[in-house]
Amino acid sequence: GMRETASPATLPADTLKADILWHVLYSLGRDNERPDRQTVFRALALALRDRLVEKWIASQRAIYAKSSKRVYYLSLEFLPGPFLRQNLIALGLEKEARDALTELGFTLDDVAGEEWEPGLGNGGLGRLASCYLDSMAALRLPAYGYGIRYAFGIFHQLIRDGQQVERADNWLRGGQHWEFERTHYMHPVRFYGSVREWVDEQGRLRHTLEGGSTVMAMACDMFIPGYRNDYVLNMRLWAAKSSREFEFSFFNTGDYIGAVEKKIRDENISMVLYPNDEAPEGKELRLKQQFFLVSATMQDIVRRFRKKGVAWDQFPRKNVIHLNETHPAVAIPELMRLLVDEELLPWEEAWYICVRTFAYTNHTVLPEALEVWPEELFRKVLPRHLQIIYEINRRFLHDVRRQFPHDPGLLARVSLIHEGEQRFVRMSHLAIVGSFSVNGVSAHHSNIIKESIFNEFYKIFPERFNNKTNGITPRRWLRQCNPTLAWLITEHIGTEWLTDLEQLKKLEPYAESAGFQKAWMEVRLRNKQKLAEYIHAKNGITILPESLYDVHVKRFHEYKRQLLNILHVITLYNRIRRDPDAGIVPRTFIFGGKAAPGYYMAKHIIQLINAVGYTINTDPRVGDMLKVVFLQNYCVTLAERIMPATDLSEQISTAGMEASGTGNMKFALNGAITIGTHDGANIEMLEHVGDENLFLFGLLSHEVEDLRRQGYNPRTFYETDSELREVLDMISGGYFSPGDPHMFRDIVESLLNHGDRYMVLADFRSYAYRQQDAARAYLDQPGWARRSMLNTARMGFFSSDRSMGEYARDIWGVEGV
Ligand code: 26W
Repeated sequence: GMRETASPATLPADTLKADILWHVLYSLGRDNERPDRQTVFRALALALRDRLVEKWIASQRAIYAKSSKRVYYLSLEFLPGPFLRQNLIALGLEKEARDALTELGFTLDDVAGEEWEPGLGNGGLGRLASCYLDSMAALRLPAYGYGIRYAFGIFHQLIRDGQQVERADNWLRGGQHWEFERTHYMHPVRFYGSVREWVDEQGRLRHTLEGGSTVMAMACDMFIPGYRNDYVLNMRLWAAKSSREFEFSFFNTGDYIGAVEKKIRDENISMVLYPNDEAPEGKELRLKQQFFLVSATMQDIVRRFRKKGVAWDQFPRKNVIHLNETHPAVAIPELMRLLVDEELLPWEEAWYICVRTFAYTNHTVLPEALEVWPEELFRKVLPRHLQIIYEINRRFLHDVRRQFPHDPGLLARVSLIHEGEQRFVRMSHLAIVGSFSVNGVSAHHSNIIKESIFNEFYKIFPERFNNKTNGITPRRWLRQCNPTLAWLITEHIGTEWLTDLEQLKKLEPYAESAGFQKAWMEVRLRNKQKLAEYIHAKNGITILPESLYDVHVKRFHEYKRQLLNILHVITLYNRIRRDPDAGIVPRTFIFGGKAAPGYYMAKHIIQLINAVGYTINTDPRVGDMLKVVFLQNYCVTLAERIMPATDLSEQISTAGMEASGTGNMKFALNGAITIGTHDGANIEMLEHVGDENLFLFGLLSHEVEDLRRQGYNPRTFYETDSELREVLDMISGGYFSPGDPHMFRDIVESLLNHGDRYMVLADFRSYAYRQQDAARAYLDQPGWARRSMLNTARMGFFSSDRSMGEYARDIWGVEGV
């Protein structure tokens, strides 16, 4: 065909259509006379993959030729979102694609709608990893993302009778158009077995793992193009494949079915993403997933390093391994094992290499989210690694004892092993001790790390601790998801903001211009109309595009306080019921987010929101004043619809609990105004956008702590605040669940009788006041327009390009290729 003669990069752009048709026929095996929409989508994806792989090969050669220090970003989660538009924008092929699709009888919108996003992450942490890959590519960093290619990503959420129902996310069913499966490229990964100690001819003590079982890791590569810079990185995801033992055991024993069962068991390792954030499941399979990622990745890293033919002591100068949370922290003992057991380096030398190679980012301070593994389980799955952890710990505690001889309790507190009735390996302690850098994800969070949860480590290793405030990619979170606003911006200040977000500052002078305000608000209104159409189609609810869109989308967790929001919604409802002419600003409350399947209270709160929504939306006294919408299956694709259409962004976690938040940044970049607590990156957003342009409220994190110490009594708020009392009485009295009056009792109980751990009641009144400020501000539309524009104009700092630049300079010591 037309393929062999010229490489796609050198073809004139108008051949995209020809390439699509070529793939329809030769790659997908379909009639290219009149291909359907799904087929056209897949063929377009393949045509883009052709272009990406060429640039990727060229980029890899450049990294190799420069002999650059490489960055390995290890993460159990990635949430890349749909690729089509993103890749078109990065490659500069959006217009060509539109034209080609028009000729084929489709629109880009329709075709893009065929894509099913890879949901290989839970939320913030996974999405951050993907924003970072986008920025690493934009900055031409010599970097690689490494993760797991789960066959089933985060579950698909349905709302049935107001309750969350989970459905498996069989994302691979549609066929793999973006990735290359390296079916001939595998690494063995070994679990279980036992350690044999022996002495070799030179009299050295050796450790060899015997027995155990081996699973193969197959590489699947997905491409991450830099924005219009011909540079492409890859995200290498490992899929588990049974080893050849499968066939041998069949021949040897004739136990055919038994052999197949083994194959299925082996391949289970990469079957499913664990859907919990914040509360790890201490499951054997999860530990195996972690080691599976780590072992396969380390083999890749070592293979590339060996090609250089330099001594091991050069390893930290040529490689940096970044741990996204503690989930891949078993990489530390794994590198020690490779260096000590296989390369026969002395322990001290190996350790010197290790602690110059690893860097660790912490993403949470919630005690229940800190990962620990029962020692017995660890020993069973990774016996040699447990021994190595004990040796790391022995030496570490020895040093601590010398440094702090007068604090005997300290050793137990910083030990890598928690000793109690049961022993646990503390993964955060391992990560801190084994890394040269430990960072938090916002200024506030990094301070909390130093002052409280890891304070003793901060005293031992003060130089390791640093902050890297999170960021988001402006390519996806403005240019792609909000093309009309992006265009309005570009018309006024040019395109530089796409790679230098601080350029948005140039919008500030327009904030007072009536003409620009009008254009700005028109774009926003059109975005709101589109979301109204979507809501109508999905939920059958009619909402007013002119109403204030008050949006709370994120994972459901008590600390994120969706409950506080719904208490306020009920408060407004009661005010309308009392006085229909109260002059309340018409509002649409939009909720979205998944609850971990086993998290009872989070699921219950989803149910309450839906019940309240049903009551309010069907109450004729309310009419257009108030609507409550729960959008099911919040994910990257849905976030892209919501961000451009939001007026008010809810970021209302209990102070001290949200490490950073990144949704807060996406909303503000698109011109939403934040109502939020003094928490995470909200605090830095306030510093950038100014306090007239952001509504903060509630307790500060030290006040939360003080109150807790003094003995917090939520009942006093119930007793003294009659509006609040009315709301809680309605919930517990069955107002929103007439068929089952007890339905939501547990929720009120948790607030009144179980200590209200997240201080919902303590913050209720200041939240309600701040909401009133927001409503008043909305009535002044020119004022709102100014606030909205200034939010966008002042979000430059929150670009992930800035974050990645800081990581590259301050932690990794690498530069663009
Ligand atoms: C093992 C179970 C588990 C899984 C994921 C525990 C903890 C996690 C993550 C740490 C949860 C997470 O996504 N944290 C979020 O990370 C974002 C990126 O830094 C921050 O913006 C959020 O504040 C933080 O909650």
